[in-house]
Amino acid sequence: MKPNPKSQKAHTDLVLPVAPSHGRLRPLGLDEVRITGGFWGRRREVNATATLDHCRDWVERVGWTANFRSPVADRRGREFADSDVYKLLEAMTWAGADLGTITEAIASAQEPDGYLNTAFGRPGQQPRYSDLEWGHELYCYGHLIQAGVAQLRTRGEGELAKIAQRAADHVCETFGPGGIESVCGHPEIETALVELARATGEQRYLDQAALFVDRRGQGTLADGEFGRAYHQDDIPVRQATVLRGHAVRALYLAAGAVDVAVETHDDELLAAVVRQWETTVARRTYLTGGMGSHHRDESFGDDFVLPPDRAYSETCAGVASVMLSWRLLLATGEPRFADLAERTLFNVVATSPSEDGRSFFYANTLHRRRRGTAPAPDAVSPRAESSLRAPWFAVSCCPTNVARTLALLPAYLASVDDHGIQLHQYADAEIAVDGIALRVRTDYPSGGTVTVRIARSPDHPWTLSLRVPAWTQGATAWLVDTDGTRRTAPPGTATLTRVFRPGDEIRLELPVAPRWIAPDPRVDAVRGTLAVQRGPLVYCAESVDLPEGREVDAVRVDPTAEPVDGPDDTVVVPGELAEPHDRPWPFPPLDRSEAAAAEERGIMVVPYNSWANRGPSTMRVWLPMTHP
Ligand code: FUB
Ligand code: ZN
Repeated sequence: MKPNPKSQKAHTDLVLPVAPSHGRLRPLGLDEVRITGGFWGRRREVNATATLDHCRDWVERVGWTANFRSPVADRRGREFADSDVYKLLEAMTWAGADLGTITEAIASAQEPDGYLNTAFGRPGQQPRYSDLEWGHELYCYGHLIQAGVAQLRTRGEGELAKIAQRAADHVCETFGPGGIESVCGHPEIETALVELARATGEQRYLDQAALFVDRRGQGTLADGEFGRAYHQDDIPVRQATVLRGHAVRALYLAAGAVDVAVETHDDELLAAVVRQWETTVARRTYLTGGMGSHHRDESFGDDFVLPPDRAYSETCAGVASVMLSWRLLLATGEPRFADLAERTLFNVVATSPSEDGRSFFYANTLHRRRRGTAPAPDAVSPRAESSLRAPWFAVSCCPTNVARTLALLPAYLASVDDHGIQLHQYADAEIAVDGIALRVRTDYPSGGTVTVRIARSPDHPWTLSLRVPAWTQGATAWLVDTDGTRRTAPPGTATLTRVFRPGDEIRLELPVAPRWIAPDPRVDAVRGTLAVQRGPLVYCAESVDLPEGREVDAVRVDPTAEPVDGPDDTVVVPGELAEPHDRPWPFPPLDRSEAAAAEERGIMVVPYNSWANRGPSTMRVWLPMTHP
């Protein structure tokens, strides 16, 4: 494992969540890029000041940290409860927070051979590795290792990192050649082991990750009620053409496969994941970037099965999708991966937490027909069942996943290569790398102007690359040079190469005017509807913006007129309210003269990520047309 040659610093010296040893682009560390304000700055502030404490209180309160200290009989939570403690520790580590005494408790639960899980292996519990399909032992190690890597990368060493490495050694011993020839029912260990290999230089972790990726799809796990695809154990990774089965599992596995492919120069494996990504995005992804349309098994549906009112779109699947897109972006340099990451960050990851950072959506529906009820602030909600954001869940994977993603978010903003710096996501930020310092100022996504000011620059030419989002298709984006000259910037990447001087300013002007989005006609569930998008933000109608007592299912929109900006990031769409009425069942024959009484009016729509912040409401993203 060699350092990435594109960096002047060794990659092991950087505070990097993902550190490929090579690839088209090199990521920047959290010590090289800072978010200083704006949309993400506010959310990161809430994450640091409220969400981390909130999650810490809850893992204590529901007994998931005590599991590491307690006798078996008292163990609380589902079989994967340990993982949420680890994800929280990862988030706290990236955020520079004090880990307190949790690490000591975890250390005390680790067996001398490195085994660590509070649900298995002790007297009175099921034996170790007796339920690979559902036991989540390797999944939990994965999150432990990611927390340990965060500690290595932020502090150079630490007890959590040691615990993680002991566990990883144990995994290699137990599941390596000659050991248990199987995989975990929930992928996650793969990406974690590759990162640990990158952080420590230990080849055996990478070899073990590669082994896990290759074993997947060989039918080593028992077939269950959801079929082998649920665990991605139906088809080998390099033969699969689309992501299928449980969405979070599929996405974590794909991320791990990219990591393995990059480190082993396995272009065939990388190409297989790119192919799966393409088909999945084209056919199995909600407008929001959300993935997963089955509640029953939290899985992808078949192609074009994207019902808005049954959208599962688990927050963790959004997090995992961003992880995958980021890895593919670094490997290939292609902006389409940053496009999906942006869509998913703004419309799934940012939708999950409430404004105060103390309650969360687990599933992210695109249509709520009944006003939900807010869960009590001290109640645990069943998985994905709460109708509004909930403080905690019996299966509480999402809040801690949001926390760690927001904590490491600056790392997703930019990268470098031999030619210069690439900006992939737009936020108020300061970037300092390889003798270059930039200040990025923007009110994105409210506004579309991104100003990049050069604060420091070497006296040789280099290239500044700016992603021009795919959503600008059909409108005009402009790149304004340091001397004020303007040129159009088609979707993709806009570049400027020169000797920059301190004080130089470059501007990207993105056309964020609201517009209609028409669905793929094969998505039957939304035929005859339109959605509204403004910049990267998907919008929705919410009943709180309608006259008293009206619900969103009365909204019809007029496709012959255009949506326009309203106050405070709202959009007003031309339309009408037509109260739906029950028809006698079985439904009557078509009556061409039938016309529902409708009241014409502008309908206010709001960013989807802000819905349900004003109390219980009905909501929909896809709006039926007056004249389909
Ligand atoms: O199984 C662990 C986590 O719980 C999954 O990633 C989520 O989908 C939820 O089922
Ligand atoms: Zn989740």
